[in-house]
Amino acid sequence: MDSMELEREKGITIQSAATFCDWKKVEDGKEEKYHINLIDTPGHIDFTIEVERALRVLDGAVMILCAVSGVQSQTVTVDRQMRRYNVPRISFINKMDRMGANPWKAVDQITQKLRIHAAAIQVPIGAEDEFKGVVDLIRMKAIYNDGPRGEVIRETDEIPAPVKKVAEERRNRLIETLADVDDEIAEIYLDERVPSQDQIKAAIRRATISLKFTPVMMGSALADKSIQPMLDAVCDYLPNPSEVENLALDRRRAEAPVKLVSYNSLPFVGLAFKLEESNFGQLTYIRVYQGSLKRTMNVFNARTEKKVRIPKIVRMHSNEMEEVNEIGAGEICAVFGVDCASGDTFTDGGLPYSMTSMYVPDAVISLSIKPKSSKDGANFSKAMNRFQREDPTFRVHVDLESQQTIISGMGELHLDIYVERMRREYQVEVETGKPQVAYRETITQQVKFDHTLRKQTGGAGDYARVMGFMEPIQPETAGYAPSTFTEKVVGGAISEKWLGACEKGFFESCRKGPLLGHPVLGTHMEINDGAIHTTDSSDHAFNMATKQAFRKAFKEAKPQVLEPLMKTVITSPNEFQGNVVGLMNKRNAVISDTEIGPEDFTMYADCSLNAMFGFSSQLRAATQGKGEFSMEFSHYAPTPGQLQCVNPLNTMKLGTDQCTGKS
Ligand SMILES: Nc1nc2c(ncn2[C@@H]2O[C@H](COP(=O)(O)OP(=O)(O)OP(=O)(O)O)[C@@H](O)[C@H]2O)c(=O)[nH]1
Ligand SMILES: [Mg+2]
Repeated sequence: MDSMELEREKGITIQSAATFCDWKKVEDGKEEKYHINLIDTPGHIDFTIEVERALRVLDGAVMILCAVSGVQSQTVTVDRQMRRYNVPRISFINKMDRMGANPWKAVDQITQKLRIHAAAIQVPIGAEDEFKGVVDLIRMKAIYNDGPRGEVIRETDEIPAPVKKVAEERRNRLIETLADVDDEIAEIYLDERVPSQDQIKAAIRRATISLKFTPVMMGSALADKSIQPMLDAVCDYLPNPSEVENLALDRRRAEAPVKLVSYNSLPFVGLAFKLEESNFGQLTYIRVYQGSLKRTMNVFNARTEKKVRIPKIVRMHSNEMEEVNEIGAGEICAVFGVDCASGDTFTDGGLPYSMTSMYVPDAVISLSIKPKSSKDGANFSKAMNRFQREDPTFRVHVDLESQQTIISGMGELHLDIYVERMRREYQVEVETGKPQVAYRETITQQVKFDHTLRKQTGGAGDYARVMGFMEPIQPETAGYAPSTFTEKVVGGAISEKWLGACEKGFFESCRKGPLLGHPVLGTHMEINDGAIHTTDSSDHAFNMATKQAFRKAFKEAKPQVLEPLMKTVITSPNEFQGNVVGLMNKRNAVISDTEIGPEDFTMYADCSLNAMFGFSSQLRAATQGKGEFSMEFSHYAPTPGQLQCVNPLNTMKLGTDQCTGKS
C-alpha cells in the first residue's frame, strides 16, 4: 500500500491509504462473501493525524503488534485514539518468525498496559524460523499454509504433541477471560459446563463490539503464515456498519445527537475525512454513513451550506482508482472536483445534520523555511498550500517581525518529510532554520489591574477604562488549561456591547504572549469594573484598553515560559544500557521506568523536546545503530532557569533569539 517513492525508500508509511477488497470466508464448506473497506495507517507518531482520521471513520480495527517488542509506545498512542472513537479491535501479533518471538508476552502486555481484556484464540506451532502455523483454539484445528505465497490453507484435526497441552491451557484461559466480560459465558462457566464453538464465537463477537475484549491472533506477514484466519476474524468479530452506532448532530435541535442508519434508501449523510491533491485535481475521501452517493448527484456541505455536484466517484485501491457510479451506506470512496475542507459533512440537503469533527493535536515543533532560489517562489507557495490543506497538523505562518515563513508540525521527521517532498514533487530546494520548540507562556500570580486608555487626537478621541484581575489557572495533571475570560461588571459601568470587545481583546492577546510571542495558557482574566465616555468610547477603544491592561498585568504576574515535555521510549540491546542512561542524563531526562528483557531493554523517560534535537544520530552512535526511540508530546512544563529570561520586565527587550537559544 505504500505507494509514495519516499515511503518505499525509507521503509515507513507516511500517508494512510485506502483500499477495497472482497474476502470469501469458508466455514463448514459454506462460502460467504464480505466487502472490506480497508485503510492502512502509519505507525509513527509524527504522522498521528493519519491514524486519527482513519479511526474517526472506521468501524473496526486490526491492531498489529510485533511478537518480539509487544506493546510499544506507538501502540499505546494508537490505543488512546481507538478509545477516543470507540473503535473495536482484534489484535494480530506479527513477526512470529523472528528470533525472540513470544506471543504470550504481547498478550499479557495488552491486558496490563492497555487495560483491555485479551486472550489468544490461537497458539503457535513452532516459533522463530521453525514457525509453521497455528492451532485455532475455538475449533481445535491445526492450520498450515502451503503454496509459494501460503495461499493454500491446510487444516487438520491432528494437533502436534508438543503444542497440545499449551493449546488446552490457552483454550481454558480464553473461556475464563470471556467469562469475565460476557454474561452468557459467565453462566456456563459457573455451572462448570463447556461452551460450544458457536457460543464462544458469539461471545467473542459481543465482547469485542462492546469494547470489553480483544481476541488475539498470531502469524507472520513476511512468511505468509496465518494471515487468512485473521481476515476471517475480521468478518467474524468486527462489526458490520449496521452494528455500529454512528451519531450526527441535528443543528435544528440544538445539536441533539441523532443516530445514522446504514441503509441505502435513507437520505445521504457522509463525512469528508481526508483530502489529497492528485494529478486530476483534489481528491476527497468520504465515508458514507447513511444513504448512498451517486455520480452527478447534488450534495450540500453542512459547513458552507453550499451545494456541490459530484462529477466522479472512485473506489481507491491504494494509488489506483476504479470509477464507479454509486457507493452504498457504510462504504468509503473518493470523489473528484469537490472543494471542501477536511472534516466537512455532506448531506442530501434535506437533513440539517453535521458530524463531530476529529481531534487535531497541537504542533510541538517549528522551523523557518525559504526557497533557495527566488524563482521557486510560486512552486514553494503551491506546495505549502497543498500540504496545509491535506494535513491539519502541518501549519504555515509568516512571522510578522522577522518576515520568515515558519512551518510547524508534530516532530522533526514530520517536517523533514515535507521538506523532502517539496524537493521531489515540486523541485524546490529550500533552506531551513534550526528547529524551534513550540513554547507557551503563562502567569504564576494574581495581579489586579486598573487601566485607562485615553487618546485625544483632535476630533473624536478614544476612551475606555477597564478594571479587574488576572490570575493563573492551576495546572492539572494533564497540563495547563486554555486561558479563560469572565466579566462581572455590575451597574452597567461598561455596557454589554463593549464587553464583547474586551473579551475579544483578551483572546487576541493570548495568541501572542508578551514574553516570546507564543500562545498564552492557564491564564484567567476577569473584568469587574470600568468606565465609559459618552462620545469617545467604542469597540476599538475597549479592545485596545484590554490588550494594554493584559500586557501590563501579565508582566507583573511573574510570567513563565513553558516548554513541551515528551514521553520518550527507547529500546536497545542490553549491552548499551549504560550509554543510553548517560545520553538521557545529559539531557536532564526523568527516567520513569526501565524494563529489561532477555536481549533488549526498554526505557521510559520524560524529557524536554528542546533537549532531544539531534537525538536520533546520537542514539545511533551510542548503540551501534541498534537503538530505537519514539517520542510523543506529554504536557507543558516550565522551562528550566536559563531559558526563563528571569526578569520579566526586561523580556521585551531581549530578542526571541536569546530566549530560545537560537544563534
Ligand atoms: N521477520 C519479519 N519481518 C516482518 C514481518 N512483517 C513485516 N516485517 C518487516 O518489518 C518491516 C516493517 O514492515 P512494514 O509493513 O512497513 O511495517 P508498518 O507497520 O507498516 O510500518 P509503518 O507503516 O511505517 O508504521 C519491514 O522491513 C518488513 O519486511 C514478519 O512477519 N516477519
Ligand atoms: Mg505501514
